[in-house]
Parts: sequence; structure tokens; C-alpha cells
Amino acid sequence: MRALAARLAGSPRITVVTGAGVSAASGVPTFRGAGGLWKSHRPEELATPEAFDRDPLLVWEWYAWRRELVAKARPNRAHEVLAAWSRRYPEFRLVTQNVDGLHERAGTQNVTRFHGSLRTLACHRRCAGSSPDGWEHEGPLSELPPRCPHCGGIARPGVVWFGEPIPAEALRAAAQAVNCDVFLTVGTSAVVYPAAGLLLEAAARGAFTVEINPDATPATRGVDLALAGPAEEVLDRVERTLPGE
Ligand code: BJW
Repeated sequence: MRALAARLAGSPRITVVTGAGVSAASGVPTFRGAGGLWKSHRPEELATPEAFDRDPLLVWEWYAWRRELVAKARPNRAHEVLAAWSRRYPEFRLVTQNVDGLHERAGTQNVTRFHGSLRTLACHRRCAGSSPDGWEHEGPLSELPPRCPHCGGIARPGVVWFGEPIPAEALRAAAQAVNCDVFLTVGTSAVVYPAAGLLLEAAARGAFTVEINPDATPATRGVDLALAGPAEEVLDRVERTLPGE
């Protein structure tokens, strides 16, 4: 705890990569491990283009359920501390794998969304009339699957599924963000690439690397400091250890 607090003194360049565990205390289920199942389907198997082609309604029911759940969720202490850091440290960057928008709702600045957003929809056929980046849709969906307003075809969630490329702008931002002094990986199982590879890239550039997670992951043995515990508790303790806080 104190080792990290010491590293945060003097306005270092800080990069944080977050995963589903950061939102667990907000009531948003993680993908893997206990509580990851939805109606006996494994989330990893629903988050694929193949699953969507096979059964778009089933996949949309899962996303509609998550959209409703996230709309009711509130940022927790982990989101709040990271938001405070984003305002305090001029060179703070956050790359999130999460699609729940809770970092943004906590007021975090410099957020890069690596895997898209639950609020965004896109035309499945990428028709010429619709934006390749999709469109924002807040609130409940009036029909499932929802339709593209331009061509009337099926719309898809504006998220990145397995085998799909990370948005070019997010990759560019992440390539910049690995040039940092302190790199934290928080609440992620560190198994999904290329997000999981950012830690290695930051370490290769000399960053002090930290993991915050109650469980061990493939990253744990390689980091300079592993803080075992829930992000909302560990980040709160780090914040209270910082001088002047
Ligand atoms: C707590 C906690 C608390 C609990 N506090 N912590 C290199 C090697 C091997 C494979 C690949 C590779 N490069 C690419 C691949 C393939 C693939 C991949 O990584 N596969 C591996 C699984 C084997 N990657 C891809 O396909 C990616 N695309 C790609 O590489 O494209 C290349 C390409 C280029 C050009 C053209 C075409 C292609 C895309 C990956 C997309 C991932 N998508 C998902 C779904 C997003 C939409 C949605 O939300 O529905 O992203 S899958 C899912 O996993 C989601 C997450 O963002 C992601 C990571 O999960 P995360 O966040 O780590 O959650 P969990 O549940 O795994 O872990 C939670 C953790 O929290 C646990 O550790 C808990 O202990 C912890 N925790 N409570 C702190 N209170």
C-alpha cells in the first residue's frame, strides 16, 4: 500500500487498465468465475460474432438484461478514487475493458474504451447509411433484436467480440498509455488480449507495475507489487495513505 502511495508522489505518469472486477461492487457481474453465468450460458460464449449469427435474439436478451442492470448501477469507491486521480494527476490515463460506462459516470477523465459500450448500437450489416461507429441508444429497447434506423436490418451491440479488432483509436491511445511511470491492472483476469498485453508493454518501458485483484491471475507473479483485495477497498486505502489526502 505504502509502496504504491510513494510511487504516486510527485505527479507521475499513471496508466490504469480496468476490468469487470472494478464494477463488481456496483452489482455488475464479472465474466469469469462465480456469478459469471447468465441463464446457464457462459458469457464468453455469448460475446462472439458466431453466437450472434446463430441466435441474435438470445444474445440480445443478454445485452438488454445487462443494459438494464447497468442503468440502475452506481459507480463504487473504486470508480470514485480513479476519477479523483484523473483530475489530480495531469498525466493520468485509464484504459477500460468494461462496457458499462461507470468510469465516465464517476467523472473520470481520459478514459479509453477498449471493448466498446453497452449504450452503443451498430448496424450488423454495416449498411452505407449508418455510421461505422454506431449510434447511442439510452433507455429500454422497444424491440429485440433492435433494428437499424437506416436499412431496417438487425442492429448489434456496439461492443468488441472475440475475433474482432479493437477500435483503431483505442489501440492508438493504449500504445501511448503504456509509456508511463506507474501502471496498474485492476479487476481483470488478465486473460483477454490485446488488453492483457499492455502490462508487459508498460513493464518493458520501465513502468512500476501493480495489480489489484482479490484473486491471483496470470499477471500476479510478474508485477512489481500485487495488492490482494477488492478494488473498492484497496484503492480507498491507497487514497487515504496518500500525503495530504
Ligand atoms: C475483482 C473484484 C473486485 C472480482 N475488485 N477485482 C494473444 C494470445 C492469445 C489469444 C489472443 C491473443 N490476441 C488475441 C487473442 C484472441 C482473443 C483472446 O484474447 N482470447 C483469449 C481469451 C484466449 N482476443 C480477441 O479476440 C480480441 N480481438 C483481437 O485480438 O482482434 C485481433 C484482430 C485484428 C484485426 C482483425 C481482426 C481481429 C477481442 C477481445 C474482445 C473481448 N470481448 C469481451 C466482451 C465485450 C463485450 C461485452 O461486455 O459483452 O470483453 S469478452 C470479456 O472479457 C469482455 C471483457 O472486457 C474481457 C476481459 O474480462 P475481464 O474484465 O478481465 O473480466 P473477468 O470476469 O475475466 O475477470 C474479472 C476479475 O475481477 C477476476 O480476476 C476477479 O478476481 C476480479 N474481481 N471482484 C477487484 N471487487
